[in-house]
Amino acid sequence: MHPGVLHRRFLNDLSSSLFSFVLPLLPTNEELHVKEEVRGLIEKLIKTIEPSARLLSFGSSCNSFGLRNSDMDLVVLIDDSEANIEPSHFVAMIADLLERETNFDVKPLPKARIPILKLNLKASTALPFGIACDIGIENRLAIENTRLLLTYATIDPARVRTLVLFLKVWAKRRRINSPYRGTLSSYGFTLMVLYYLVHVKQPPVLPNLQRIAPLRPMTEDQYTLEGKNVYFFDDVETLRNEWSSINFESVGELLIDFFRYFSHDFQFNNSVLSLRAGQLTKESKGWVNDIDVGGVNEMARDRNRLCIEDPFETTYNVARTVTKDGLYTIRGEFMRATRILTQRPDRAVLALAELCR
Ligand code: 3AT
Ligand code: MG
Repeated sequence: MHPGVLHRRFLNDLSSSLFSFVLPLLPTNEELHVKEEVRGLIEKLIKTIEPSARLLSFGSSCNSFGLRNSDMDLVVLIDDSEANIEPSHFVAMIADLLERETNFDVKPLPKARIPILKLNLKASTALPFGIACDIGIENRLAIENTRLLLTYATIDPARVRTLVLFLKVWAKRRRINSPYRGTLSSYGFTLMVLYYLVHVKQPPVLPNLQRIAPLRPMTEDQYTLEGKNVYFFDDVETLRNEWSSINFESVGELLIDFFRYFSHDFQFNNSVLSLRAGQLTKESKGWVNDIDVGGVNEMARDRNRLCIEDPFETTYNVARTVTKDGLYTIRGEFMRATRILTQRPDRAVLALAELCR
């Protein structure tokens, strides 16, 4: 058979294998239901301390990139501006309360840069793996970046969700998704995929939501939160009617090209990935590696190995956890993935299994 035909057939096979690979890893309705009940229960308890408090989900439980048994990210928002609550104090109070009133395993971290509370709910029949849950205080930007990711997913769910979910599983299985051990958070990988679909792919698969003008003029305080510009075009109905990508590549093709781009083309040494603004230089952001100084600056030097700008908190490098070794490992994994997928094995399903081994 002609090599072109074989290649086409492999790509079709790869795309349908990706869908079937991801499908059984999605959370069940039962899991979503139990998580929502737990959220409601904790919210009710927190309201006994501060009646104006609300408890909201963010992260993968509600950006449509959630996998089965993933952690639950929660945030307490206090609506009463007179309440005057100090986050570390509040974390300690909630911890005491939950220890008294529930049988969750509670671990407050009031002294962390962002004070949080870690909870673990033990395994049961409804929840064979229990629930791990982080509760933060007043982190309103996280709610907005969750909404941004969800809006991107809604534009082209078949391709966007499949790619992100697969990348997350792959990164977990290949052990490059551990910010505490020098690699990258799920949020970071998700931003990489979106950056690729908005700025790298020509024609783009997704529009740049932060650059589409609002339907009606907005005042500065309507799009400012904690001093940050959090504007993005979020009218899903209009997007559905008016945006249609002229890029018709399949998920399989996009995945291979994603790995290829980050194996060979992206300039990790001097570039910053910005979903908001495209490719930027480390120099223009002041995120340069201080090669000459060692000692105390050794840590600082490792801060900017991989640079991913947060969409709203633009002075913040989401990939600051990635060390020199971590980046080396991540890039090695991109190359390995490219190799496996381009050596064109007969069966895509076997290639995916090998990829995530
Ligand atoms: P998992 O399914 O839990 O692996 P996730 O999508 O929930 O993936 P994370 O747990 O990495 O992703 O992050 C949860 C949310 O927390 C995503 C984002 O709203 C916020 N977040 C995480 N890391 C950062 C960061 N470095 N800067 C700003 N916001 C962040
Ligand atoms: Mg999470």
